[in-house]
Amino acid sequence: MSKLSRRQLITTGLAATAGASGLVVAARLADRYGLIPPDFGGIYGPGETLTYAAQRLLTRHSLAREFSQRQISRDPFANEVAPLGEEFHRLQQGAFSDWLLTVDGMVTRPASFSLAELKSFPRRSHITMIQCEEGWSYIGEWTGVPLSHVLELVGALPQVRYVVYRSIQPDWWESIDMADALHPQTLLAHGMNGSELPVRFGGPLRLRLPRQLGYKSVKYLTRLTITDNLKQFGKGLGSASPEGGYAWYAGI
Ligand SMILES: Nc1nc2c(c(=O)[nH]1)N[C@H]1C(S)=C(S)[C@@H](COP(=O)(O)O)O[C@H]1N2
Ligand SMILES: [Mo]
Repeated sequence: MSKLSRRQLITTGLAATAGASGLVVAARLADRYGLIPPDFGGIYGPGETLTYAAQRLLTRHSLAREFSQRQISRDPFANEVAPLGEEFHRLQQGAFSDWLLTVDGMVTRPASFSLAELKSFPRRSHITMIQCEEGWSYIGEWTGVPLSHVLELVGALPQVRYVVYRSIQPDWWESIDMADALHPQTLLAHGMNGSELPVRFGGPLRLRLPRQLGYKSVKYLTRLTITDNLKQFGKGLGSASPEGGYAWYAGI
């Protein structure tokens, strides 16, 4: 799809959703506010762009719905995961005391944090719903460090635009924009329903991002890379999901 038609599409969407008066104004807004997702190409590209642009304009700061303690699902469904591998089992035998979350990229103080360190940081909890693209969902309480806190600790540079996050499972990597990375409900979660995060639910550490579908809440988190450009990661579409036919932006 050419740059021009992409712009026209965004423009139409913006005019419709935000009531912008002129096409030129809307196109300029789209560029300025980074309303073009990394998977804008291909057959679904125009749809992805409209969804993302509209959500970013209208719901940038809104919170995912939080539930009460008694609404927590009694029997939450842990999605099946591929075998976790030798390295994982070695770390598990040591009660994950050697588990590290490495933070690198466009930061002034790259660092690796142990679980103990992450647990010593300020924590917040939320009771939210996790929704799989396959149709099931459950409500749980997640506890963890706000991602924004860690970004502040490492000194993310002002021009950064995305956080790329990876799992000990190499096929699972995702990225989010700074609106979601700095969002107060975006957690590096180490606890669930009042206990340690169980391995089946991504323990010892998963990302918990209640404003997007479940597949963006990557389990067994090992690395964050802060960047201003997603082109150099994988096939350049922003994450593993668009490589497999799913949307990069899975806002709900
Ligand atoms: N590393 C890793 N993260 C993952 C997955 C996975 O298989 N491996 N599955 C994803 C999908 S598709 C969903 S819906 C949620 C499921 O989370 P749950 O196990 O808490 O139900 O985790 C996501 N994170
Ligand atoms: Mo899923």
